[in-house]
Amino acid sequence: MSSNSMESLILQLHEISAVKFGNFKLKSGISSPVYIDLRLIVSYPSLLRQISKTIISSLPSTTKYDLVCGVPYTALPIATCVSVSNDVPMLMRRKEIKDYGTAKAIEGNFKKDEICLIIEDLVTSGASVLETAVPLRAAGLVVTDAVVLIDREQGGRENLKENGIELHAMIKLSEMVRVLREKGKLDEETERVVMKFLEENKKVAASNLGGVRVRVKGLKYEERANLMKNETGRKLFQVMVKKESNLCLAADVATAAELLQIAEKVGPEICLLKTHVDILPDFTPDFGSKLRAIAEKHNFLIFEDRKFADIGNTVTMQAEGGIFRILDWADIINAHIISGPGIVDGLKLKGLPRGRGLLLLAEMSSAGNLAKGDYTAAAVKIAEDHSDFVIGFISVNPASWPGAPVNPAFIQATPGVQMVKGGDDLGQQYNTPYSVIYDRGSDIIIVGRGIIKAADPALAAREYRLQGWEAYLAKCS
Ligand code: S5P
Repeated sequence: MSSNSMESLILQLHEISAVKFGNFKLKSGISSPVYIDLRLIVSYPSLLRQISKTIISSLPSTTKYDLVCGVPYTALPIATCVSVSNDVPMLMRRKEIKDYGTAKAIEGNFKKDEICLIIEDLVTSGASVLETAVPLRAAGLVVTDAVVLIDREQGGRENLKENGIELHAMIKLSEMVRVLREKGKLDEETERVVMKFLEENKKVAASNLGGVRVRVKGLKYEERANLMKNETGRKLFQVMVKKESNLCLAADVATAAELLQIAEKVGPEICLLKTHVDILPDFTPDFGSKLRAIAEKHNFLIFEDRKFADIGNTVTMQAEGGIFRILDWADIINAHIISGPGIVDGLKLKGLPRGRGLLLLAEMSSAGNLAKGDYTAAAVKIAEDHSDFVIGFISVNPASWPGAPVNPAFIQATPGVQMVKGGDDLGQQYNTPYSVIYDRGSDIIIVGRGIIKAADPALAAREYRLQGWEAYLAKCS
């Protein structure tokens, strides 16, 4: 792209206030001296035409692609114009899919191994480009390059490179600031403040929700195993390292027989298998020992997702007795903290002597749930007070908790995970493995229907394991 056309684009974007300078509070609470909103470009057809022509010319001539795909939603009109003016077919990625595996994630015609260029309007951490790359790759397409209108220069290029995607930027934010200063649109002080912000935030990755947060280099699981007081928690970290897996299967199948079958098939891929024994109509007292034999064979732990919620005295009996005798076979159990810390004391009474570990529900994945703010903070406090027994949390967004990262001895396990963002009809909300582990700061992805409803659950589990592990490695590096 010529410097004249770049300057002209920058001036027009400034003119329509797609880029603004001042003091903006981002979602995360951090103040930013610059704010970019490219949604408005649809109101300026000639600008949109100019953008879609020049965005392609910012690619090196060696970049090959058969198709283009815009990251929903802001980049969709750009991708459409690129497709039409360059006569390149386009694909569309669905942002919401009800049931991964049955509904199509990618709309449009393509052949396996065709190369798809991703088009994006603004890149910060690169997370949203990755969220589009994952289903494209899962559908058999090759993704090697992405092109973006504006690069905020906050780690996106590096994150994408780690995932095998080269980022090409039409405009870098620092160039934009320089041009606007030269053209007298910015005063010297604003230029200084913005450049300082960019410099200081170079190593900061913004979450794909629009907020900016400081990336903390992740400690390795093996280092964290040494911090863990509870022996089952320590073992879980060790299994994760040994199997290179941070995948927990939510084995919500119809019968005990089916559960044992899927445990056998998926066992090699997982570090943890999560059960809901009370949904199994054919439960028999030997279920636990059968499942433990499979767990031993494939080296994974068992987590009964009983979500205890009663007073200490009652949960003691519920965990030990009844038909299910949960403490006989589950390595890990979990509890709500709605009834106060007594619930942890109650479960610990019988659980700790048997070497079991407890996860506290600090957050939930379902829409409109009440586990947030002070409630989440109370869960952290209770965990700290019982760190011999509590091994961590069921969480959704631990990186955004006040005082995050919380004590790295604790494991964060996150449900509501599928290959693409979305939800079901009953309030479940899904995030991708990458966003859960890398952006949201969790350690374990809990995946149910994404695996058990897949045509080949073992293959799907392998894919989730690889994605989860890659995101963990990226977090540590
Ligand atoms: O907040 C939560 C906590 C849990 S443990 N949201 C959840 O979905 N879960 C569990 O994770 C839920 O009970 C189910 O077993 C699993 C999610 O299953 P999926 O099919 O939606 O992946």
